[in-house]
Amino acid sequence: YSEQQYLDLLLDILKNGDQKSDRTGTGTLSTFGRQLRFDLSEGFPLLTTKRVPFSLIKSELLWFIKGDTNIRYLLQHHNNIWNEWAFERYVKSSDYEGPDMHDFGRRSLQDEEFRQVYEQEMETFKQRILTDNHFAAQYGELGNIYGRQWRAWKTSWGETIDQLGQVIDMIKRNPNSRRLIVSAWNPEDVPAMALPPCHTLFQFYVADGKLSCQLYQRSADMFLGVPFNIASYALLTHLIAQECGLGVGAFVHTLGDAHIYQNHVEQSHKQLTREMRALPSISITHPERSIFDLDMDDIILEGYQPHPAIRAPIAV
Ligand code: DHF
Ligand code: TMP
Repeated sequence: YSEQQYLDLLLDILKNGDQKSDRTGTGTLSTFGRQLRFDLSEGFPLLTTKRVPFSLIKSELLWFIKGDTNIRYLLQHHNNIWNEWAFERYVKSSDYEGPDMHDFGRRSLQDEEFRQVYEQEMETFKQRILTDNHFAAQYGELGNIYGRQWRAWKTSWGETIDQLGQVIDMIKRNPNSRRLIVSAWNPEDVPAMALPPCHTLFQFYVADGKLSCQLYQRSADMFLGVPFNIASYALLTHLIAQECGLGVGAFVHTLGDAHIYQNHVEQSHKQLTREMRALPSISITHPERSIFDLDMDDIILEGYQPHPAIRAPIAV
């Protein structure tokens, strides 16, 4: 059963993970090279042992599929999951003249007074991204992250490659191909990204009329990021299967550095005390519509009755 594998890995890392410090200064328990496998015909793999906000997963995926890398679209959909990484670029720039924001992620957890100043600055930043076109073009951009690499990978000869468009064409024309790959890891662009891609490369596979997908994720925040990543790639597999007239097979999730942040340990233990519930399902309301024209309302989640959400701070 799919969700059990996630819970087993969470417990294994809590028990056996190596203590490892990390870029964000938070500290983690970590393990390397693990794999989860979800049979998508069993149900849609959105965790039921805590509420995972599906609408945020949906708007983030549609944003990737559009090739967008600017947080303005996310903010228009009340999705705040990428704000910190755009904000960080802004406060480090010479245009920023407000209060000192160095290390805002960690400081806002330790210093209540600072947290209020930070939240005020973040609010002002969000409003400017939404209302000021020039500002949004400059500081809403996360650099050449997922959307750009999926839809418009820049070549050395000055053209662009639509990897996602091409892979969909290949699945339709040559489903037996072993080259059905999309890579977000573009070494030349990595230094200019707000965050180098965590979900770095995925491959499709067709057999028995069903589409499967495997993701290689180099770095996996088990408590916050991974539940989103599982659902996001499961949804992408559903959408592409629909587009190609195929059923859904498996989502195989291969993890490099799989870690639990020290300030997620208590929350993870809490989640592990809960009983799993039946998985929800997904339905696509305009099956004839191209994957590149889908809107939020075209994708509906049904039968999701999870345990309550569990809050945890994100490491910036
Ligand atoms: N950095 C780190 N340290 N971990 C991540 O998982 C991560 N993910 C990113 C960008 N940077 C990251 C993009 N994806 C949340 C989930 C996924 C995500 C970013 C943030 C998150 O905070 N989820 C909360 C709910 C947030 C909300 O409701 O607005 C959760 O409880 O699932
Ligand atoms: P890193 O670049 O130092 O590996 O930090 C990235 C952190 O973000 C790491 O904890 C993994 C996490 N992450 C996910 O787990 N899933 C995601 O989709 C993203 C964007 C990040």
